[in-house]
Amino acid sequence: MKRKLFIFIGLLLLLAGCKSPSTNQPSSKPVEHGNMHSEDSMGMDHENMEGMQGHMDHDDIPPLQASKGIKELTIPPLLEKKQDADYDYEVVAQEGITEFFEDGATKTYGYNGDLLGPTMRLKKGETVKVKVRNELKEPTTFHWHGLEVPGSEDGGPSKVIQPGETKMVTLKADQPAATLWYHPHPHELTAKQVFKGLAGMLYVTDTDEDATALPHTYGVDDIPLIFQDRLFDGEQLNYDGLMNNDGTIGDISIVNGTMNPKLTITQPIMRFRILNGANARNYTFRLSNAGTFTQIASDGGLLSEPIETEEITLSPSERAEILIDFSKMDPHEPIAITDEAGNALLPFEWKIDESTEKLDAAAWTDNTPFLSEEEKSLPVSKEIELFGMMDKVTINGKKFDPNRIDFRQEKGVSEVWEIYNKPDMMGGMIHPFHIHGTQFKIISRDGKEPEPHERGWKDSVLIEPDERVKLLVTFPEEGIYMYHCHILEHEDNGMMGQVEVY
Ligand SMILES: [Cu+2]
Repeated sequence: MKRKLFIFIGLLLLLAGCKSPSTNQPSSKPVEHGNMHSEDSMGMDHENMEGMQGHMDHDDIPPLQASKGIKELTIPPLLEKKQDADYDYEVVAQEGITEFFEDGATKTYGYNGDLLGPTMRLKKGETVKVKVRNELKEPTTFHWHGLEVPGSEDGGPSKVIQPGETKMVTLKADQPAATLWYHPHPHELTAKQVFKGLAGMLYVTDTDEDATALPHTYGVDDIPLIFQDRLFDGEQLNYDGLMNNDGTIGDISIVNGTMNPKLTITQPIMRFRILNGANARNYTFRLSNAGTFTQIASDGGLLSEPIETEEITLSPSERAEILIDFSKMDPHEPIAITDEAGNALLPFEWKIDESTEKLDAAAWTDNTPFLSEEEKSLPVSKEIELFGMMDKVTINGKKFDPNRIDFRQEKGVSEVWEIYNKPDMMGGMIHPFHIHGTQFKIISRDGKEPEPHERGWKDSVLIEPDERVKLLVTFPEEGIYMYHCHILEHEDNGMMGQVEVY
């Protein structure tokens, strides 16, 4: 129904030949559009309808197969700190072989291994040197998603590391405790490299956070969950043959790279750090018993207060931390984390030691308002319009050009970015919007204050067709940063811009 409405609105817009209405706000600063013009209506006429074959109609996403619960979930190892080297950590992008299927070896990519990467933990305030090395046969970069580091260390598409090359990067974790991640970002190769297995968790930890009685024993009661969907050609991840320009969506679910996983739980209260690591699929997670759980964190740290909920929706690259209290549940009833359709993505097996003392459920309330009155009343100073589908995706009518700076913003100065997802005649689609080098706050969605689960630091935000989202954006460091759609194929197709922070 909603989709039909978008089609109707899309047709109206097309007939009227109108541009998106600009916001009439009192403005102390001129509103920047990053030179919006030229290709604004590109590709959406009848001649180009042919190009839409394979367009990812979000009412028609292939369902995920439920996990058969055969294999214990892989927990990525922790990345060990080097003791006798002039650097702290080493991360190597390499080729590998993964046995997803009994009778076949799948060619994959991994960091320091065959698939995915080890979990890196940085203490809040700590500065580390990381040696990064590319042992692939193609260029790559190492991007620290959500970490507020200078543009020079951020690993965007301009920081290419050629096959065989090594580079040193300096990372300072000068931000609240959070579940971040790292992945490649080479232009036009990101989607393929993530699809084949390059991604890892990156935590910022804080002793204050331990004091809130949150579970924090890695792999025991504090579990990373990287959800991804994959499409196989036989037993191979034949990306070039299977890719879809609107986002490659698969029917096979893997969690931490494990196909048909189950997780044995040993503690009554478990903390899960969930990453949507898919190229394009949006996930809505629920419990199979329709029970509630507690969301405690968004992309960039703890929420203002814990939220009791029955589901969470994450678009690609978004994270959420949740607590599940198994002591409230019936151990004889099978329980799983499911998707929207009720398919079990991660079934649980109970081995809870009844003698374990149950921690008091975490509770805190941040009494300072999430947004100050001053922040809420700031005028919009940057307008961004997301538009298109397949390989005809643009931001403000343009495709990524490494030689073009679209916006400039002063370090440490908060500005309001308004992101508009402009529908097209097909109705448009969700675009997850990500900004490098910052944790921002959502000020409003179509003029309404964000829901409680979005009152926390964010670096990626799901934007519905025809939705207008205002963000409060501050960059603590300098450099050139990317902002882009996190459907990886859209990103590779140029749905990306650059902001220079001075
Ligand atoms: Cu997109």
